[in-house]
Order: sequence, then structure tokens, then C-alpha cells
Amino acid sequence: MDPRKPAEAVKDAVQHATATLTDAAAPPVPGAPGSGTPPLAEPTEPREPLPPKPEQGHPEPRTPTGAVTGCPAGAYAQQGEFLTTAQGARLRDTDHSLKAGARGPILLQDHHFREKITHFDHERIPERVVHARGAGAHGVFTGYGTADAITRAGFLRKGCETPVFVRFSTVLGSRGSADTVRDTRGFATKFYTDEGTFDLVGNNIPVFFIQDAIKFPDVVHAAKPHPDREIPQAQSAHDTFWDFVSLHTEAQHHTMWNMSDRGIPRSYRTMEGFGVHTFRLVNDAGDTVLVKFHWKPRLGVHSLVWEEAQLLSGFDPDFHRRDLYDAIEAGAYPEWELGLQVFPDTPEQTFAGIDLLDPTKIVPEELAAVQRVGKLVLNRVPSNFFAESEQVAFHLGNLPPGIDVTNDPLLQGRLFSYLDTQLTRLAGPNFPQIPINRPHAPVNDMLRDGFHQHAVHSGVAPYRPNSLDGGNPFRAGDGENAFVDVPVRVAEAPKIRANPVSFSDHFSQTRLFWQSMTPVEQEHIVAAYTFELGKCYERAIKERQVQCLADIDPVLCERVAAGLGLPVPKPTRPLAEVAPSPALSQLGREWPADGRTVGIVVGPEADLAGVRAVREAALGAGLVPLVIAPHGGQVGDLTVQRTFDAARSVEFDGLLLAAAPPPAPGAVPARDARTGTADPAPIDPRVLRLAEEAWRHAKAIGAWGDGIAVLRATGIADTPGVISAYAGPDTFAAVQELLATHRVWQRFPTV
Ligand code: HDE
Repeated sequence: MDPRKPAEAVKDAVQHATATLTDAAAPPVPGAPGSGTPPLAEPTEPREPLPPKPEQGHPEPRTPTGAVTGCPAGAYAQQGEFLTTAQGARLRDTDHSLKAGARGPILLQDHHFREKITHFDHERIPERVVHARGAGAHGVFTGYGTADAITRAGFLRKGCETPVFVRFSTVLGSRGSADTVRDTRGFATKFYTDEGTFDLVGNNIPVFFIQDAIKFPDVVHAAKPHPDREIPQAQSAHDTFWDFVSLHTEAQHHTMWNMSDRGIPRSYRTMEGFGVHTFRLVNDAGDTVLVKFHWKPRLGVHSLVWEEAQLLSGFDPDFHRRDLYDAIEAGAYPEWELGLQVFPDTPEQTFAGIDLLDPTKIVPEELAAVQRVGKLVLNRVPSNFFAESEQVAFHLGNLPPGIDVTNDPLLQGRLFSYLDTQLTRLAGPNFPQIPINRPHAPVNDMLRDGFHQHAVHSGVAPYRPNSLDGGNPFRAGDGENAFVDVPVRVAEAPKIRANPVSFSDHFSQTRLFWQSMTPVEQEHIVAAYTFELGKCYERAIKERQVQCLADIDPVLCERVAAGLGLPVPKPTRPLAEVAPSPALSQLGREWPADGRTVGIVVGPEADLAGVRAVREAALGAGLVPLVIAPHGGQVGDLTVQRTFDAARSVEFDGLLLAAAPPPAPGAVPARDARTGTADPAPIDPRVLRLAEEAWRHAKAIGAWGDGIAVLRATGIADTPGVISAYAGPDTFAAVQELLATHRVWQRFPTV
């Protein structure tokens, strides 16, 4: 047993771990798998489990009914220094089953074998039917107090700090699919408020494919892999998806967002989040307003380019997950501000002629500014993926007093679905008692029994009214901060299956989005439609979608049709006059470069003093510098983080070249099919590829000293965003400046 205090043990383990990872002067590079460095030989001296890594957190220990336990944070983890059965009996052996002789059959009495295998056989649970692929993190939300006048929700009060758990996800892919596919991203936040849990279950796109929840199975069946061959995985580039969205044209607006750069975010940290629906807020006086929720990332909204997304799907399918966790580990905590667009709660529930109950419509920020009401900081990585990210269960109906729903027909259907789905996925009705789902407010719900009941309820009268339990639980009134079902008037109307007429305009806001894009963003949209439809088999489906594009914008239609080799149809309706919304574009502003990754290419002859100075400057600016060298280990006194074989430019936001290293033995062109050339080159071909790729993806590139030869060899010297300087620090300073706009946009050819 390690007799030291846990904090000392952590410090020690971390020091030990990082000492071997990095050169003495530099802080550790994120990503060490455990909190200690493993010895070469198997450890045999019994000891307590290693402490978690310093950046890891657990769900706060609470009882199933919301009480503080006083347990240390690690109390849910394994205990003690010895292997035991699930009942705590210590075991001598887990490598051999109990057999009738060394060559005999296994005995039925081997209870340890049966317990181990039976548990293993049941380790998997059904993945989420949508949003199966995701990653979560813990954090804290702090209210600004700016929403006090419009809502009684306590977590928005000035300075109120609320623990949160956020899960980001893709929609279509299975649990093991790649992070960087073109798709909508989920952005679901659980606020553990002391007035009950609030779940804001949003996306990174502010509109949805459908207007009525009853169509959700249809759109998901169309977008998921074909049911016969089960391909393609995690993609919308296939016939069934385009068949549906071209026939069910209310999906066109969301589809356009998917085809834009929003469909391939650079990072979860650089995504906006949206509640999509309109919600209703109520204050202490009972006054109401309608609102739309927005998350605004501190680092701005940035995306990958399509080729990067494709390369990353193979090179690092966990790119977004790794980026999130590395950033937290490095102390570059992801941050968003929560914002509200606020509208008067009028009987028509429209604003500037836009139907607020239609989830396929936005209200442009130029018409209703987003008002900031609080800040979210993600600062802890989960300790256990399954227990936290996989078992977290969000539900739109988890609302605190002060926030209520509207009649948006998509929202109404979701209120049913999110409870229902957990009955299968988390095997029964007691999923709110799983540690990550436990509320931080006292629970007294009269719900009893069921599979996996963790509460030990007392009393004999889980019913109301009762006298046997002294009348408990009592109803809360206004003075006791009860939830408010706002008594909105429901129109007297016939019972029908129909949408309001205002829901029938599917094209004008789609056109608004297209017209709000800069030329380079439009270029990407054209390429995305052309790629996706190019992957479809049936001509009729392509033609039908091209007809939809004609009803959105003739230029868009013409260019996609040209790429597909199809005739250009005429619009079937008048094109809407729209005022573009510049707020929808991702370009034209500057953002902090915190947490950005820069690769530094070194070789045997590199200016190592310059590289050291660049590393220090980069770390000081909150960036992550990674040294790329011909081989692992050390170059001089620098520790290498990436070898030429393990580095691709897609991993870096900017590239610095401190050397033009000759081909290393691993890159003899004749033996290296990846270089695509048989000519021996004076510079290692993998370095040339790094520079060429970084250039093609419009990344900032800088070189000094010998590194400038790489710029010449690749023909990229003296082009926009390519810096040659005398010394490393100057080169870095110029590259850092370029990172503020995310990419060197001038490098993309635009029409
Ligand atoms: Fe979801 N959605 N959804 N959805 N959704 C689920 O719940 C559903 C919709 C969103 O990280 C499921 O626990 C219906 C809009 C996120 O755990 C399920 C409809 C928006 C997540 C479900 C919608 C979302 C989900 C699957 C149409 C953005 C992942 C597993 C009415 C505002 C949450 C689960 C996480 C997950 C149903 C439409 C966001 C089946 C019926 C619109 C971020 O209940």
C-alpha cells in the first residue's frame, strides 16, 4: 500500500511520467495514457491503484437521491491492492481456469471463471440510435446575471457556478466511426443545478431536417447506411439520403449547412452550439419571453477542409476526441458563452415574419442580437469513458424552474423520445441513478423499484395524498421554487395531422444561407454537393436534387450540375429576395490561437537553439509545438514528438521548417511507395509532402535557415502565408499572426 497522501502520489507519478517524455525545460506533451510511467518489467510489489491523471475528473459523488456523500472523488473506482472477485474475495490466480488436471476439461464449479466470462459477455450495451459516436467532458458554467429580468432560473444568476457535463457527437456513424466525417455535430449539456438538472440538448447547426418529430425515423433511416449492405458508414453521400432530402424539401436548409464548412468542424472547441427550437422563459412575476439558445466559442468557428477531413478519417479517426482531451490536459480549456436571442411572447409566435415554432428557420443575428448570459469552461477529462460519456442520458424535458417548452412539433416529439430510448439503451427506468446522471438537487419522486434500483427508499407511502408518511412528499408552491408550467393558451382548433401554412417555405432561408457565404465558402459548398451527389448511383435522384438547387440559387445549381454532367433545370418558383446575414460566415474576423498545434521540422543539422526559442514562445502563447524529426527519441537535447513517418500535415494548424533534412534511411524513394516518386531527392520526401499538404490546405507556413530550401523545392516560397525569416522566433511570430484568421484564405482559388 502507498502510505502517502493521494495528492503527493499524483505529483510524484506525474513527475515520473513526464520526465521521460520531454526535455527537462519543456512541459509535457498531452496524451500519456496513465498517471505513471510503466517500468519495463511487470510490477510485482502490491500497491493501491494508481491515482487518476491530474486533468481527469469523476462525476461528483452523490447518492441516487441527490445527497452529497462526503466520499472522495475516486470512491467509485476500484479499491485495494489485490485482485478480487466481484464480491471482494481476494484471488490467487486469474490466468488459468479450474480444470480436472492440467489437460482436463473446465469444471462447472469454477465460479471465478463463470463470473469473469459472464460479465465480459455482457459488457456492451446498445449504442445510441443516433449520436452513437461522441465524447464528453466535465466543466463549470458561471452565470452573468444578465438574464435575471427574463427568467427565474437560478443557475443564470450572477456568479452562480454550476457543474456541467457536455457530450459532443456526430449523428450518423456507429460508436467506432471516424470523428471528422461530414455530418451535424451534437452539443448536449447537462447542468447539475440545485433546482434540478437542466439538459440543453443542441446541435452545431441551428436548423433541423424536419419540422415534425414523426418524421425522425424517416430521415434517420434515409441517412443511415443502406439496410442491405450496411454501407456507407457515417456519411450522407449515398442514394437513400439524397432520395429523402430531395423529396422532403423542408430538409434542404439543414442539408445546405451540412454541405458547408459547418459539416466538418476543425475541433469541438471551434463549433457554435444551438438549442434549435424556441423555448419559453418565465420570470418571478410570471412574465414570459421566447428565446433561442446559442453557444459561442471563444476561439471562433473554424472548420477543416474536405481533404483534411478525409485524410484524418484514416490518419487519426479520433481527431476531435483527442483534440478535446489534449486541450484540457494542456490547460487550454475550451470555452463558450451562452447567449440568448430574445423575442416577445406574442400569440402568433413569430418574429420579423419568421415563424418561431418552425425548426427549419433561423432568426438572423442582425435582426435579434445574441445576448450573453453566462460562460462554460470545460476543465476535466472523464476518468472512464463508458461510465460517463456512454451512460450519460440527456433529456429535453429536464428543465429547471424558469425554462419551459413551446409547441414546436419537433420539440414536442423529442420530449417523448429521450426518456423512452434510455429504457432499452440503459436497461430500465432507473437510469437517472447512474452516477453521471444523478441530480445535484434532492430527489423525492415517489418512483419505486424497477431494474437496478440503487436508492434505498424509506417509508411506506410512496403515494399522494398520504398520512402514513406524515404527508411527505409535499407539493411545492411559488415560495418553494416549484417548476412553472407556463399556463399558455392553447388555440381552439380541430384535431388534424397538418402543419401551419408558414412551414411550407423551404427555400428562402436556404438561399439566405448560400448568399451569406463568402466566395471561398461557396466554393466549398459547391464541391461538397458535387462530391455527395457524385457518390449517388441513380440519375433521377441527382436530377431531383439539382432541381432543388435551382430553386435555391441558379449559380449554385449551374456549378453543381456542371460537375455532375447534368442539364441545368429552370427554377420552379420565384427566387426569394433575401438580405444576407454576415454573422453566418466563418471568415473576416480574428480569433485567439490558444491550443493550436504547430509542427516544427528538424533534422540532424537544424538550428536547435532557434527551435528551443520557438518552442518556448509557442508554449508561452498557449500553443502546442510538436517537434517532427527523421527518427524518434532525441535530436540534440530536444525530445521528438513525431517521426517523419508518423506526421501528416493534417494534424497541425501551422508548420515551421527549421531544416531541409536529406532523405532518412526510412524514406529511400524506391522503397517508399508513399512518396510517389522514384527519383532520389535531396530533401526527405516526407518533409516535402508535409509542406505541400500544409500549403494546399491553406495553412500558415514559416521557415528559417536551412528550412527555406524546402519552400524552394516545393515551389511555395513567396506565396501568400508562407514566411521566410532569419531567425526562429521571428518566423514563429509571423506564423502566429496568420493563425488568428485560421487559414491563409487567399490561397484558395475562388470564382
Ligand atoms: Fe435527438 N435524439 N432527436 N436531436 N439528439 C437522441 O437520445 C430525437 C434532435 C440530439 O450526447 C436520442 O439518448 C428525435 C434535434 C443530441 O447523448 C433520441 C428527434 C436535436 C443527441 C433522439 C430528434 C437533437 C440526441 C438517441 C426529432 C438538436 C445526443 C440517444 C424530433 C436540437 C445526446 C439518446 C447525447 C440523441 C431523438 C431531433 C440533438 C433517440 C425523436 C432537433 C445532441 O432520443
